[in-house]
Amino acid sequence: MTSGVDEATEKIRSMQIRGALDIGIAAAETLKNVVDSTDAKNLISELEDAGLKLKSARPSAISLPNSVDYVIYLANKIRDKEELSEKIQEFIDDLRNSINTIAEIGSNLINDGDVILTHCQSDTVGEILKKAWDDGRKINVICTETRPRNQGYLTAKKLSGHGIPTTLIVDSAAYFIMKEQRVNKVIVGADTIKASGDVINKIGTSQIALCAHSMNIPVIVAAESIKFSPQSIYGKFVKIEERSEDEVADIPGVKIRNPAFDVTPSEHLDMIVTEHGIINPIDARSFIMDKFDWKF
Ligand code: RI2
Repeated sequence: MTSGVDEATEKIRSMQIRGALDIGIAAAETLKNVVDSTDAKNLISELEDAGLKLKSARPSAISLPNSVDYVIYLANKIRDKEELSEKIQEFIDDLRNSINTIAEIGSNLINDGDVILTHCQSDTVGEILKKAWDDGRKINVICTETRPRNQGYLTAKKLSGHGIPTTLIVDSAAYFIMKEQRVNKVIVGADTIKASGDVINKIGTSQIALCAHSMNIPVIVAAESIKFSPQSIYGKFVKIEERSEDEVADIPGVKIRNPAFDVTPSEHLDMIVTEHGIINPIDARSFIMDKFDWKF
């Protein structure tokens, strides 16, 4: 296999590269390397093989197959290798830029004095919070640890390193702290958004959204359009990644479960901030039909 496909697949699988946007970008970059280093006559089959490998690395974030499928769509349309490589680079640049556009849009939802809870580590959420802070809004952010891999530590370090007052809590303290600290917004990222508006994100998101919903606290999802699932239009099921039990505990005789994602129903979500604007979760289907015209 050419051009770092095995290495990229392994880095995604082992979460050295993680975060839904970053794995989509890594897949596109890897396929661009394949284009740049493969004979034009074998290109489509090489891309298809590489794409299958990359897709197998993690099953729950749709950004990964969306990115692979889009590059293969381009390759079937553009036969000139140089032009194709440029178009893939444009796609990668657009993915990178989309996070800044979301930060612009999403930061306008943040008010001075907000107490915001976030879960896991989302670059997209992080950029919104940093932009709001840079624009002078004095916010406090509460980060959940996000067992078992504790990505919340990364969020807490990044935000406090930016000067934002940040508190880290254990996952099970979310409801208590939301009440005690008068949390007034929950902001999370997404790995996959279904046509129904249901959102697949890090395990624990659905519990937090349920708590927030019960207290009338708005739940905002920040996600680039690459994280919407065109396959879900046809009702395709999203596989929830089950990671190794070693990440959780080792207790002889005890069965350990380690699902990495859960599904938050759209009725517990208030809005989705995308690079194309803010949408109501129940409008996800028409958003997908519009933004994924190349798929249909
Ligand atoms: P960004 C992460 O998954 C989290 O679930 C996070 O909310 C989501 O990807 C989106 O991340 P993991 O890779 O693209 O840590 O916003 O399992 O960075």
